Formats: sequence, structure tokens, C-alpha cells
Amino acid sequence: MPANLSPGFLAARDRLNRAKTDEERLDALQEMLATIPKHKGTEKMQADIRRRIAKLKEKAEQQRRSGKGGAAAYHVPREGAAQVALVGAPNAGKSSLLAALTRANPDIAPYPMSTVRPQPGMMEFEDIQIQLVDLPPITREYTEGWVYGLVRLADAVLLCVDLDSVEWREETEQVIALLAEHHAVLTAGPSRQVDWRVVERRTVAVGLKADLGQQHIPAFRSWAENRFPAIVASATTGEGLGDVRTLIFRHSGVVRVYTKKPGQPPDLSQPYTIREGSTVLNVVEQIHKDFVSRLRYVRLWGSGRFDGQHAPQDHIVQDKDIVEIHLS
Ligand SMILES: Nc1nc2c(ncn2[C@@H]2O[C@H](COP(=O)(O)OP(=O)(O)O)[C@@H](O)[C@H]2O)c(=O)[nH]1
Ligand SMILES: [Mg+2]
Repeated sequence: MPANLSPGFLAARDRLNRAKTDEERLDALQEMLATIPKHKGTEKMQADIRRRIAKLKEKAEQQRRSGKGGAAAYHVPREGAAQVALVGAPNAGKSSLLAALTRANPDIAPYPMSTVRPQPGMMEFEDIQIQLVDLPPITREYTEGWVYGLVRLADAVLLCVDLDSVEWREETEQVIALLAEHHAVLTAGPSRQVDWRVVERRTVAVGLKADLGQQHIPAFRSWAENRFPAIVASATTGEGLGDVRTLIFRHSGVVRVYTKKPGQPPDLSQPYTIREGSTVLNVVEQIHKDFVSRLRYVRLWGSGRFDGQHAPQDHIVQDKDIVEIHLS
């Protein structure tokens, strides 16, 4: 059994063992593939998981063609520093936001249900890219299981609220409730696996169509207070979009770390991105697995008092820290 299987992977494997439908199986297998450590020791397991996913997809496809229904299943491979799912009620303005923040070209329409497939796009933030995934709306009647599956797999969630709708509050509460029913609980805290089934996903709330729904902005802000970090924006006028980018990054669960060589300025062209809460040792390990056994010390610039000083290996790195790694 290869070492270093993450809690997320183990939870997904547990879900696979308990799954009762093919849809649940596929969802669990995709989560296993996304969370399995990618190294030589797990290659056979990875291949096995891929084979099982392919089989289940083929079966679903056959059922679909023969009219038996079987749900279409989509998987969005993670790209960039983090993956953020756009969720919301029909017509909230999710696809317009994706189009405004990325180069993606989603279907945008003044009627509900215009998005039927997941649509990824890469959002630039300063020197990194974050993947946004536009999704079909979340409603009790129409939302297929794979939509919830993709939300559970994302690193964070952007909860899109239609400020131009008089029912924005009820619609949004419904979205939150449906996600929770499907084991994706939206929180302000860090994303985490709660048990074999339930995940918490760190969420930013964004009030959209601010140009049309100005009268709802104060109520939206107080609704979001003490629940989620919140912001208002308009894809049409561009208002607030810069702050949306910043907030998405700040709550994506990743930080940037730069490296430098002794006696040289830091290499600011190539940030490493690593999960928030990672230690100096985690950074060294990510840069090169072999460095860990050869590590003598790390000098750190950035977070607080470690300006060029030797940093303890368990020191938690912050965004924009600079490390200088000394090996034996
Ligand atoms: N005035 C205005 N209209 C918007 C804005 N964002 C979206 N819309 C319109 O709202 C409708 C629904 O947008 P869409 O992005 O397809 O919503 P989705 O169903 O959540 O993906 C479309 O007619 C958009 O043109 C905005 O910021 N301002
Ligand atoms: Mg859409």
C-alpha cells in the first residue's frame, strides 16, 4: 500500500465502498483520482481508478443512448493554483461573471438554464491563475448529481447572488440548503473533509448585477455579514471585478512562495503555489522531494520576524514569502 494517501482520498475511497449507485461510484472515483498523490508508487492505483471511471462513463453513455436515462457525468481537470466553483440560482449572472473574469466564452442568455455543462475558465490574479468553473444553476427540480459532485471537488466556492431579483434571499438560501443536502456545506472557514461523506467548502458571496439591483445592496451586505466574505459587482459595468479577483484569491486556500539563490535577488517570475497552512518543510518538499533528506536550513523573507533568518521547519508560510533553501 503506497504511503501518503491524503484524508480526502481515504474519505473518497470510503464513499466508493459504500456507494449504492453508479453515479455515486463515479463521483467517488473521480474524487479519488483528483486526490491521489501523483508519484511512481501510486501509478497502478491511478491506472485502476482511470479504468473504472472509463467503464462507468461508457455504461452511462450506453444507457443514455438507449434512452434509459443514466446521468451524464462531467469532470473538470484542475488547472492553475486552485479550482473555484461558481454556484447560484438560475439567471444569477454566473456565466456573465465567468466571461468578465476569464477568456472563456460561456453561453449567456436572459432565460434560466442556459448553462448545461461545466465551463472552466482561467482567471488571472497578479502572477498566478485560478480556475473558475461555471456550472448549471442549482434548483431542486433540475440539478443533476454531478453538479454537486463538482462543487465537492472544488477548492472553494463563489456563491453568486442576483441582486436584480426581488427573491434573491430565498433563491440563495435555497442554493445553500440544496448544497448542504448534497453534502457540500458552504462556510467562511477553510475547506475541509468533515467525514466520509460531507465536505465544507470555503465560500465568497458575490452580489451580481449591481448596476440593476442597487436597492438590494445594503440588505445583501447585512445578510452576508457573519456568514461569508461578500462583495458586489457588475459584469456589465465592470464595477467591483478587481475586488472579486482579489477576494477569490484570498479565499482560494493557496498562498504564493518565491525562491531565491544565495547572494541573488529572489526569482519573482515563478511563484510556487501551496495550500494555505503549509510549513516551510512542505514548501521544500513541493519544490523537490529529494531536497527533504538533504535539507540543512531555510532562510525566509516575508512573514514577520523571519527576515533572512533561519526559519523553523514547522513555520507556516504566508503569501509572498521568499525561501532560500540550503542543502547538504
Ligand atoms: N445589467 C446587467 N445584466 C447582467 C449582468 N450579469 C448578467 N446579466 C444578464 O443577466 C442574464 C443572465 O446572465 P447569465 O450570465 O446567463 O446568468 P447564469 O444563468 O447565472 O449563468 C443575461 O441576460 C445577462 O446579460 C450585470 O452585471 N448587469
Ligand atoms: Mg449560465
